[in-house]
Amino acid sequence: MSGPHRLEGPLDARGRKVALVAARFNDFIVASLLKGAEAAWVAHGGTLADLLVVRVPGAFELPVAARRLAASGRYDALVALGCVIRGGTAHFEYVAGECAGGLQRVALQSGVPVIFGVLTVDTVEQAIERAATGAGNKGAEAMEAALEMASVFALLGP
Ligand code: INI
Repeated sequence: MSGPHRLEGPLDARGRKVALVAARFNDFIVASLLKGAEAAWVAHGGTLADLLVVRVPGAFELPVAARRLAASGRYDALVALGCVIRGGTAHFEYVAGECAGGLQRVALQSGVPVIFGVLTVDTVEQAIERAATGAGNKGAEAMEAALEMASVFALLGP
């Protein structure tokens, strides 16, 4: 008896169109997430000149920027990067919650995968840990999720 027909997307950036939208707030962390994402793109065969990076003020602005990029029809997947630190703001729940919910709505309404590469952490130390160079960099993981979604959607067809 044969097994199920499996569809799994390879991590291959060649020929893919991906855009990043990244918050400037907490840039000492977001810059490292961006570096990780760009390194993952290159590690999987992408060329930096083919990658669009859009900067916005904070995590709260990520969904509307992602919506605009998704509506352009130019991208196979989008990666949203940001960092919201609970200790650093009284309105953590609003910023983090609206950001996550907004990004998911953009993905569901547009059909374009929008990857949630936004750190929502309690402390600066936790943010630093997740943005460190090498294994565990959440920007790199977000880019790999984008490539996987772009590949699996390509296999699924229109
Ligand atoms: N934006 C962030 O990306 N991270 C935060 O931790 C944060 N804090 O602490 O408030 C934050 N606030 C700014 C927000 O995203 C908007 O840019 C701002 O409210 C203007 O709409």
